[in-house]
Amino acid sequence: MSSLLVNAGSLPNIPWEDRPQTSNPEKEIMWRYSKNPVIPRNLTIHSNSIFNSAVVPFKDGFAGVFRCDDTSRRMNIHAGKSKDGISWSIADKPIEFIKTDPDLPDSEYKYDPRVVFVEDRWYVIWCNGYHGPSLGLGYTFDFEQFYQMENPMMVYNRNGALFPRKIGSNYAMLSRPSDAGHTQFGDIFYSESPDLIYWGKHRHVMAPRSSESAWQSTKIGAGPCPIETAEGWLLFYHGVLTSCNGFVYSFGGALLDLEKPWKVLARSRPYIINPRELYELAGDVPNVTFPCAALTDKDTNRIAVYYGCADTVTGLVFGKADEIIDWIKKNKL
Ligand code: BMA
Repeated sequence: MSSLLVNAGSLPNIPWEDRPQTSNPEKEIMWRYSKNPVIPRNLTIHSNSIFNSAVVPFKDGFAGVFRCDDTSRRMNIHAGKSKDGISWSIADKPIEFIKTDPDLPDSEYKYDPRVVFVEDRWYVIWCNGYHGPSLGLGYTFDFEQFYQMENPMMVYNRNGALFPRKIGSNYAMLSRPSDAGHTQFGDIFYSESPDLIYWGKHRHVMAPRSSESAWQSTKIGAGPCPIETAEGWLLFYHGVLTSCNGFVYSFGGALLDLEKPWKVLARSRPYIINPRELYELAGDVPNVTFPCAALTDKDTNRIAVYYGCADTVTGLVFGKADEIIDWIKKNKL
C-alpha cells in the first residue's frame, strides 16, 4: 500500500481494532477502542487521575510521559513503559529532571506533555508552572533520565507541540498564548528556533471559529505533535465551546503546509471526537476529550490517538491516515 505517512516508521504492533460495523465513516471518521479507557485514574499509588498524556514507540514496545494529578491535586508528569501500548506501567514518582543549567528555575507544576523524536532524542514539551502557565522543554534518550532545558515561551502559554523535523534550518513548534486562568480565548501560533533556546519568527496559524463550527468557537490548541503526510502536516487539535454549563472540549483535524506550516490548507468543520461516552462526560472536569499523542504505522496508514477523558482517565481512538485526510478536505471549513 502506498503510504501517505512521510518519514513515519513501520509500527506493526500499533494498538488497533477495526472499525466496528455499526460505525458510519461519513459521520465518524475515527472510532473509539472498545475497551476504553485504557489507562485508569488510579494506576500509580498516589494518582487521582491520569490523562492528557503522550505515548511513543520505544524499542520493541512503547514509552510515554503521563500527566498524573496526585491526591493532593498537584499536577506533574511521570514516565511509563508498555509492551503493547494498552497495558501500562507508570512510575509512582514524577520525573526528576536534570537541569541543563543549574540556574534553571524549578517548575511549580507540570502538565499536558507531548513527546516527539527529533534527530537523535525524544523531546518532551509541557505546560510548565513558572509564575503562571508557561511552556517547558526537555529531552530524554531512554525514558529513564530526563534533562530540562530553558522554557521556550514566557507566561502565559499552553499546548506546546514540537515538529518532528526542522522547517528549513530551524526547529519549529506550535503553541497557544493564554492567560493565567481558564482562558476564554486562544489561537494557535507557530514559532521557530535555531537552537531550541531562542524562539522567534512567530506566525499566526488559526483562530477559533464560531457559528459555522461551534465546537471550536471559544479557543483551540494543538494536540499531538504534527504528523508529516504527503498532503501536509496532519494536526489533531482541540476546540472548546462554552455552553451554559461551562467548557466542552472536542477535537478535530487540520492540514498545514509542509514548508510553511502556519498556512492552513484545510481544517475540519465537524469535530472528529466529542465527549459522548460516560468516561468523557463525567469525571473531575466533565465533557473533555483532549488529544496529546498519536502513533502511526506507515505500512497500513493506521493512526492511534491517545486522549484525556474528562481530566480523569486516558482513552484511545483509531483511524486511517488516508481516510482522515480525505475527510478533512471534504468537510473543510
Ligand atoms: C485546560 C488544561 C487541560 C484540561 C482542560 C480541561 O486548561 O488544564 O489539561 O484538560 O483545561 O479541564
